[in-house]
Amino acid sequence: LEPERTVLGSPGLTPHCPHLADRVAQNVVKSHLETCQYTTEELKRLAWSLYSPEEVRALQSKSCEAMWQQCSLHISNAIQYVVEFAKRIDGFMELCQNDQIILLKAGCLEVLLIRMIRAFNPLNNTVLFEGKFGGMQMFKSLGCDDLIGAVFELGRTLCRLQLSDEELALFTAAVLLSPDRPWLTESKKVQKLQDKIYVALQHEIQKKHSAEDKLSKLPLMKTICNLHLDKLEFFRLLHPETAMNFPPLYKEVFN
Ligand code: MHQ
Repeated sequence: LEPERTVLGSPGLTPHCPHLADRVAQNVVKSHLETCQYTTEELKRLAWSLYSPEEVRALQSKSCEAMWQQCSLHISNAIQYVVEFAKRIDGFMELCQNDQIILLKAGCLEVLLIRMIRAFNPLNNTVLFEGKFGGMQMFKSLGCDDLIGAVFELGRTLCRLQLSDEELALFTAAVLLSPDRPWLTESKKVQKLQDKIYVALQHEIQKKHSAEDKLSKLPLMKTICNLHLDKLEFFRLLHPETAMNFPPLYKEVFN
């Protein structure tokens, strides 16, 4: 029986070899940053430029054909970056060409939708489109409100995970290297690549959580320190002689 394959419970492939995980993460994160189309700074800056109601109306009054043309152009442009991302992931180019094409065809839109969170603002439910942010009404003339609604809902849901660029890189790489895509000829090879990425993702998640845990303990520690000082002060008032004979270092630190 195959063990269940989940991110956190992925079968232990070299969990005691952090160097491999770091190397994998480094390569995938670098590949992501080199091919993500917009830097985080650029996106932060752009988040302030919103389409005006008139501009939205202009987009809405476009013909269905023109809007589809426009959108498909942007999507195919974005897909080229995903292809470049895949090519830079160690091991991808060593797969046979048939499998490379199968993985990209099956995964590129999924990766694009995950990448969308970088260009999505969950605060006002807008997405970057041709240099400005706008809501789903922008795409009305496409005549597929259900699809657009689902895309925006996914954006909101994924944004709630607050993924870092590191996690995003590893997540999209794992999606791309899915060994269960139909018609793969060397799915075992793909499986091995995905396993390595899962281990790296696990590491990344642990790093983040332990950092958070440490930080979250700081206020509590501060409270304990202050409480100790209060208690000491009170003790000194009641038993000044005993307090005078406390160890020198203790006195030095707390007096
Ligand atoms: C990328 C950059 C990027 C580029 C294009 C199905 C259909 C005809 C229309 C963005 C869908 C309409 C897309 C352009 C709409 C949901 C599409 C049109 C991340 C993804 C992103 C922002 C695309 C997101 C989805 C958009 C807005 O790096």
